[in-house]
Amino acid sequence: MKNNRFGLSRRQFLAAGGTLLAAGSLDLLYARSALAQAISQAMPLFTALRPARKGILTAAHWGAFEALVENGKMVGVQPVEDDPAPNELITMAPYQVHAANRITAPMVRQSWLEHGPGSNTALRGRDKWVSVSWEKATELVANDIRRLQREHGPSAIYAGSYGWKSTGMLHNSRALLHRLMNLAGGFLGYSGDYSTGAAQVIMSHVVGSMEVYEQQTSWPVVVESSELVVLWGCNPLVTLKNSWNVPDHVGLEGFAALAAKGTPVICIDPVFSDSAKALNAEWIAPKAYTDAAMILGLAHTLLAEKHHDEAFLARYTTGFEKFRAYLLGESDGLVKSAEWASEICGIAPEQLRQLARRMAGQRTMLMAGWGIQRQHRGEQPHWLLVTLAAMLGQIGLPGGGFGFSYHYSSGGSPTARGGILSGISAGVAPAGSPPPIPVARIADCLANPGKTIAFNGKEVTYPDVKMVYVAGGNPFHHHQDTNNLLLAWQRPETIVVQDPYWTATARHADIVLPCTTSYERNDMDMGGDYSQRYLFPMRQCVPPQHQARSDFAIFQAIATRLGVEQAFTEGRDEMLWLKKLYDDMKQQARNAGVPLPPFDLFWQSNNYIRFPVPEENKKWVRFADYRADPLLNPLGTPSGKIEIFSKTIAAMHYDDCAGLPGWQPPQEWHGSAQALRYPLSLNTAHPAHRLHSQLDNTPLRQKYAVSDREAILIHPQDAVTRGIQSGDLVRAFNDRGQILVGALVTEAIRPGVVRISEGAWYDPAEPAEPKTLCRNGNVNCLTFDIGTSRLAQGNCGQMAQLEVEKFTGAPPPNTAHAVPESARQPIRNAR
Ligand code: PGD
Repeated sequence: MKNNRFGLSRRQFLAAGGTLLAAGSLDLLYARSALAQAISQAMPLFTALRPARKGILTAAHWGAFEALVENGKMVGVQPVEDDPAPNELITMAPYQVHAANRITAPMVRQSWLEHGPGSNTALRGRDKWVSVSWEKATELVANDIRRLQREHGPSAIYAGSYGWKSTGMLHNSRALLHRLMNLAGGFLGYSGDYSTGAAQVIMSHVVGSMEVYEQQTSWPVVVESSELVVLWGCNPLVTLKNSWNVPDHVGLEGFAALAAKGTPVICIDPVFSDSAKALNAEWIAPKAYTDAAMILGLAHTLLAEKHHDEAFLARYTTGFEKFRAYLLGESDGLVKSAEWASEICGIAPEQLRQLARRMAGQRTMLMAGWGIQRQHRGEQPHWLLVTLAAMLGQIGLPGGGFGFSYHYSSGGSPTARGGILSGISAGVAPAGSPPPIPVARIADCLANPGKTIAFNGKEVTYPDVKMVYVAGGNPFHHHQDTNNLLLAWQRPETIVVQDPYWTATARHADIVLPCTTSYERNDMDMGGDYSQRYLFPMRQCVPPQHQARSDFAIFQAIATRLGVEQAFTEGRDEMLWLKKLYDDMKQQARNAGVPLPPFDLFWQSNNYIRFPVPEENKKWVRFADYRADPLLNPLGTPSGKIEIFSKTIAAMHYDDCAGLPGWQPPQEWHGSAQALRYPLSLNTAHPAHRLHSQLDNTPLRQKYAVSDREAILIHPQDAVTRGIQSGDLVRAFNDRGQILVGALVTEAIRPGVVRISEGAWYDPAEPAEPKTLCRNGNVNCLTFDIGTSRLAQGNCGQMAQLEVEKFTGAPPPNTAHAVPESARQPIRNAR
C-alpha cells in the first residue's frame, strides 16, 4: 500500500484539496459484470463497483477489504476501492485467522471442573486446563447460570462485557450475551464506557447531549472556513485508522485537505504526535494533566483583554457571571491569570496570552481528544473547553466552536441518505434486573459487595457478583491497576471468557469458549459511523478454525440448554437473520427515496452499497440551529442553554465536581507527594499499529515493539540521567506494579513525561507473586483505579506517576502471545 503522510492513497490525496471524491466516478474505471449492470439499471442509486473481485468482501474496525483465500487459508487482502486511506492493519487479517495462539477447543480450569464453582480461585491464571466437548462446556455454563439465577438472582451475574469485539451487526458478542442473559432471568450490566466516561456525563449537563458521539460540523465546511485549528490532546492520524463500525476514513481526507490549504494548526499535547508532524503544526507542550489550568489562563486573558463575546454569553449560556467571579479570584482569592496558569502548566504567560488573542482574532475550531478526560477530575477540561469556546462566541458558526469527535470514527464525514442497519437486539431486561454500575468500577464492585458509591446524583450499591461473563472485551488490558483487578478477579465463583485467542483475560478464566474471528462467519456492518454511507457485507472467508464456533452459535447452544432457544433465535439462522436486518434497512432506505436490490442479489454480488450524500449535509454546521434560534431549538439542558454553571450538579454537593468548572489538582501529578519518589508523568496513548489490544499478537508488532516489548518514549534529559539509551530494556514502576518496556529516546516528548501506549497483553513473570513484573509492558499495571469524580465515575487510565530504570538482568522471555503451557496439551475430559 503506497500511502502519503496522511495515510491517503495517492489517487485520493490528489482529490483532497477541498472536494471529496465524487461518488460514482470510480465505477467508470471498472468494467461491470452483467449482474452489476442489472442491479445498477434496476436500482440507479445502488452504485455497483468492480464486481469481478478476486477476493471475498469483508470488513473490520480498520477498514473494508477483499480477503484472498487459497486452499481454505486466507493469504492476503486488498482494500476496497472507496477507501481513501487503507491502512496496514487490514494486512493482518490472515494472521488473525491463523494465529498460533487461537483457543483450539473449549477448556475448563481443572480445580473448577473437579471441585465446582469457586474452587481455588487464586489459581486462576496458573491452574491446569482440561479440554471438554462443546456439549459439556455449554452444559456447564448453562447449569451455572441456572444455579445462580435460582440461588442469588440476576445481580449475581455480571454480563456487562465491555469491549470493542469485532465489527458485524449480527455476531455482536455483547448484544448476543445480553440477549441470552435477559431471556435467562436478567444480569448486572454497566453504564458509560472506557472511552468517554467523564466527558459523556458532564457534557449531558453542559450542552444537553453526550456530545462526544455527535456528528461534527462537516469537513468541507471546516476546510473552507476554519482559520485556526487547535488539536487539544488528540492524534487523529492514528486514531482515525479505526472506527466502531467500518471506517470511511473521510476524516483523514479532511486533515489532508487542511494541510493542502495551509490552515494553521496548533497541537497542545505533551507529545509531538504523528498528526502534529504531518500537519506541520505548532507544538505547545503543557505539563501532564494540567489542561484545565491552562484553559483557565486562556479564559482569564480573554476576559482581562475584553476579547470575550458578551452578547453570545448572554444569549446562549447560563452562569457566566459566576465563572467570571471564579476567574477573577472573587470566590477563592486566586486570580486565574496567565501567570497563575503558567505556574501549573509550564507554558509561559506571554505564550498563553498570545494563544488566547489568536483564538479570538480568527475563526477557530477547538478539536479535543478524550485522553484529557480519562484523568482524575476529567470532567473539567471538556467543560472548560466548551466555556472557552462560548467566550470566543463562535459556537454554531461555520468552522468555529468546538468539536469533540474529529479524532474518532471520522466525525464530520457528511451524513448520507439511505438506511441504517440495526443490529440484533439485546432484548428487554426482565423485571427485577439490577441497575447498572459505572463501567470502570467493576474491580471495586467485585471486591466490595454491598459498598455504595455516588454516581451522577444517585447512589449505586454493588451487588455480590458470583459470575463474570466476558465476550468481546479484554479487561486484563482495558482496566486500570491490573494487580488490583487480579485480586478482585479471585472473588467470583465462575468466570467465562469467549474469545478467539488466549488473551490474559482468557487465561484467567474458569471456562474458555473458543469463538470464530469475524472472517469465519457471515455478517454485515455499516461503513462510516457518522456518515452511514456504506453497507458492507462481511462474507465468510474461511471455515471456522479448530473447534471455534460463532458467538451466535455458542449462545444459541446455551439458550437451548436453558430452554429459551426459540426466543433467542426467533426461528432464524445466520443467513435468515442477515436477510431480516437487510430488509429492515431496505425499508428505511426506500422511505428515504433510495431503492435497494433484494437481499439475495446484494449478497451474491459480493459488493457493497454506497448511499448518496445530500449536498446540504456537506454544509452542515453543529449548533447552527441553536445559534439561529435558541428558543425554537433549545439544548437538552435544564435551561435550554449552554450551562457554564450547572444548578443540577451544584445540587449534588460533590466537592470533587462542583457546579462550576475549574482547576482541581489530580490525585497524582508532578505537584503531588508521589512525584518525589515517582517523578515521571505517564501519558498513555492509543497505539498506532493496533486497536487497543487487538492485533498485538500479529507481526505488525515488529513496527512498534522495542526489544520485543511495548515501547516507552522518553526525553533525552530523562534518559541520560538514568543511563538509558534507545533500544534498552527498561523497568517502569510505581507502588502499584512494574512492567518491562523498550526505550525510545526522543525529543518529541516533554521532559518529565513518558509515553507507553495502552493495549499490550499482560504477561506476569511470576503469576503467584503479587505485583510481579509484566514482561510485555501492559501499562495498566501502573495506572490507578478510582473514579474521575463522584459525578461521572469515569476511568483515570491516562495518568500515573512512575519511575524508570535500565533493566540489567537477563531479558526474561515474553510469553504474552503464547498458548499457556498446560493448554498446549490439555488434559482431556471423557465427555
Ligand atoms: P480490545 O483490545 O478491543 O479492548 O478495551 P477493549 O476490551 O475493548 O478487546 C476486545 C477483545 O475482544 C479482544 O480480546 C478480542 O480478541 C475479542 N474479540 C474480537 N472479536 C470478537 C468476537 O467476535 N467475539 C468475541 N467473543 N470476542 C472477540 C478498550 C478500552 O481500553 C477502551 S475502549 C479505552 S478508550 C480505554 N483506553 C485506555 C487508555 O487509553 N489507557 C489506559 N491505560 N487504559 C485504557 N483502557 C481502555
